[in-house]
Amino acid sequence: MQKIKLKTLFVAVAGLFVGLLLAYSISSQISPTTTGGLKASKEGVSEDIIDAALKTYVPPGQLDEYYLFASGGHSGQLFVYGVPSMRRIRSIPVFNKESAIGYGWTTESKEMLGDFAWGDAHHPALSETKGDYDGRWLFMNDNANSRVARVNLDSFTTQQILGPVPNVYGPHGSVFLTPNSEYFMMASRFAGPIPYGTYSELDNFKEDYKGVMAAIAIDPKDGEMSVGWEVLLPPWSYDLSDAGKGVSDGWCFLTTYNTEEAYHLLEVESSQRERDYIVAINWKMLEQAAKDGKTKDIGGAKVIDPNDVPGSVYLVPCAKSPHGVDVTPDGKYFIGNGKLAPIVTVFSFEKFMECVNNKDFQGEERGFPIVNYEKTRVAEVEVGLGPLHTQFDDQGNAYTSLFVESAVAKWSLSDFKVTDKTQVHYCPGHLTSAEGDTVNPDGKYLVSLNKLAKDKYLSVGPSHPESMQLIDLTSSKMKVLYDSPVDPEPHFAQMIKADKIKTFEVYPKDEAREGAVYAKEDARVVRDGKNVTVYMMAFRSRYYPDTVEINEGDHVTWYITNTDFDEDITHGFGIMFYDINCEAQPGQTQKLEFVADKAGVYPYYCTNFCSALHQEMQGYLLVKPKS
Ligand code: K7E
Ligand code: CUA
Repeated sequence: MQKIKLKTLFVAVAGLFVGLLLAYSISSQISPTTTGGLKASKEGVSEDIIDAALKTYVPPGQLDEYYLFASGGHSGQLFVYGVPSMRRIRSIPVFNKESAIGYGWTTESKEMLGDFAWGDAHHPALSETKGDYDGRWLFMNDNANSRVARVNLDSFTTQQILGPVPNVYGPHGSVFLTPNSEYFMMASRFAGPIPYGTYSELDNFKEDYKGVMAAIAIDPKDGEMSVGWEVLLPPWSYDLSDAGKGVSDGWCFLTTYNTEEAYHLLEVESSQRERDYIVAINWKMLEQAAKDGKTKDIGGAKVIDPNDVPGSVYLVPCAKSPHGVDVTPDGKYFIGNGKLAPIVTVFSFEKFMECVNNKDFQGEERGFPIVNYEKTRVAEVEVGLGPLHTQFDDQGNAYTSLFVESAVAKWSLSDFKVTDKTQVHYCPGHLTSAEGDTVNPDGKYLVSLNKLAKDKYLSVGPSHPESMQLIDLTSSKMKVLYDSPVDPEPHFAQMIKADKIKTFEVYPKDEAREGAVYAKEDARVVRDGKNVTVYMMAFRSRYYPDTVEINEGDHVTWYITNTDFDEDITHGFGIMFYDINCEAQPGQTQKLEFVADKAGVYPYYCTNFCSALHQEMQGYLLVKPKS
């Protein structure tokens, strides 16, 4: 036992050493200079650099070809970039407060954020129809508080946060949608006693701690998410997931680590076994079981015990603590990314089904059949050190990020041979290719989301930005075209053809909308006991009313409607010393609520530059003292 541990440690340390050596040798090859920019003449500038500049420069007046949506990790937000320019266009607050738009101040956004001021956003996923991005919504998980959010892509705003979803401790393995956005799965990274709040000693780990996968249902009309059903799983760590498509539609696949069921020092303890599993789950079967009422209520969710639904869960052995699992665009293969093994393992869905149908099992664990590894696996591709995630192009190629090696490996899905490798800077996590999760990837571009930037940008102190590198896929050899810094910390990203997204320009006039006023005469302050409601109108360049008198202790509801129905004419609204702030986009009505607990005079003003007389757009809140 001790020997094995030492061996594991040795391998880990050796891996790290090799990684550091590689990183060092790469960084010494590229000597950064502090005077940037191309020379006015092409003299002395290599063809490669000129080519990269031409391919990424989007001149004034022209637009990018793709949107790139990158998760913001523990900053909780979503970053929007244009490709190929790699210019950041927008940051959308999702699990975080954002004063620029008053997200976390307005009543609606406060309710959405609930008790949490942060989230850990890992995997954005674009909605799909028939396996293709349809440009309607983007979903994203919060690993920290078991939540998921929906961003509507007609306005680039967060419109729903669901959760905490019952029983799923740390839903790292989401969001990965089924081909018609029926569901996405949320699988628990941490085993835990359920429902939340249950106390059980770690000594009871094997019995009391559960893994859980939740199927989140999506309303096809408006994207509204709800908890469909959940299924109990062994107390392992479920890392990532992907949904089957084409031939494998109806199944989903989860990677596991810590099938050792350790609960201390996971760094060592969870890497003992040579193989963990990809868990293959027949979600259509479980959906039917839920419809048939084979569930019990735990923490408010309908939970299925898979022992009641034989044939719904199988285990596929996969080398040592795999990280990403990725289904090929045609749905024929699912790929386990080795993390601690220098290989990706390619499994055939057809062979997997043969094993299932012929009961060709090599054992079972915790009641679940383990399918025959030799038969199901069609290839082990030696991609390099630290493979984490794989993406696809339109030519039958796969691209795997190599964290330890700081590289991307390109390999063929027809003969499973590595055909190219390029260095990236440094330590890539996810990759995303253009429309890479769909049944029809575009190829063309790949973005490597790198954890470390080190010497790639002007220094900003001990911690550097993360880095996204744009890679050209249009020739047989990958070429890094552009480095783009990004705030902490994108895990995954999605890239969609720009013309698939249809935004609206102004919020439509709607007399029935709560609190909205569209005429000066209707703008007013209404008192009902201690409750005061302000119906305010904002337009270039004034507020109606521009004086509001209330009493100390009043409960204030303040509606503000922007009646400038002109694209991009946004008004802000901030009240001094009351920590009140929001913006109203063209035609939009916002709602704010607060208690006027401080007497005095409080100027309010427009925070968002809107016209030549923006500075004049102001008013006074007068709060009369109690006595
Ligand atoms: Cu690999 Cu959270 Cu998808 Cu980060 S995860 S890299
Ligand atoms: Cu309205 Cu500035």
